[in-house]
Amino acid sequence: MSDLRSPGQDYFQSKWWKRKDVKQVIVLWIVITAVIGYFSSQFQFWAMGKPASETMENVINIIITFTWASSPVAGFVAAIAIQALFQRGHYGDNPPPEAEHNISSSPRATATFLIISALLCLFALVVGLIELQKDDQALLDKNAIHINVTGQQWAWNYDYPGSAGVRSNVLHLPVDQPVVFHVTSKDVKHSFWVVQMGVKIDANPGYVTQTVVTPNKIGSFDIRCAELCGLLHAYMQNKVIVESRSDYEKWLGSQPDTGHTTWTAEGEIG
Ligand SMILES: [Cu+2]
Repeated sequence: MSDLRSPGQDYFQSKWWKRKDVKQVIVLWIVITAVIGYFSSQFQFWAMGKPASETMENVINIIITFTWASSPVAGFVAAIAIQALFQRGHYGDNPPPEAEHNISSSPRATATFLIISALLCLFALVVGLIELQKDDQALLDKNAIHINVTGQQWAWNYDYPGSAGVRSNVLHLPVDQPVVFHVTSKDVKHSFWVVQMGVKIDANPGYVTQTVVTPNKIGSFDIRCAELCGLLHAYMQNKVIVESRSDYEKWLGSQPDTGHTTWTAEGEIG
């Protein structure tokens, strides 16, 4: 980086891609893009653990795709900023003429920026809509079991339509079986979030919202409230236990009748 602007060097006239600062920006761009892309796309595994449904696998694939599509943009901005920060300013008595510092608008750069941004937005929109469409289809699955979810400050309760009035505060689900959640709230707005299954939906008082997922791993996973709902919001979490079909039936049969009348599968409050 030494004598970039030493007198006599035809710095601003030479081919731009041969300039030392341009080469530095390009190297930084590639390195930073790789670092941002890798760490950002790995982040949700560290934060949320391994996926427990195909929905979550799709969510993660979308995050990874969008992250890699956008990290070159972030990398480019960071590369220019870092290169400019560490660029040695001109020394001595021979600063380049003021005219060469002028910032001028470039129609070509503006057009490139607009086209790339528009394509990135379009890409995100189309891929997102395709994924949403898949979720809507799953709601109509005839094999699905139905669970009624009630949020209240600060707990979740689960009712199992078709059972003998079973209610639990730890959710039980059979593996590889589509399940439709009919979600509501008794008091304020909550949000029902099954973390490793990638489903989250608002729980609104007076309304029933629906979401669907098919758990594909046996194990114990996290359920949290994802809407700030009062003092103990942070403690409004419990577990979902995904088990084999026979274990699920056994558990359901062993539960007492709590006398809770459940809603219909259509999601009307009964
Ligand atoms: Cu809540």
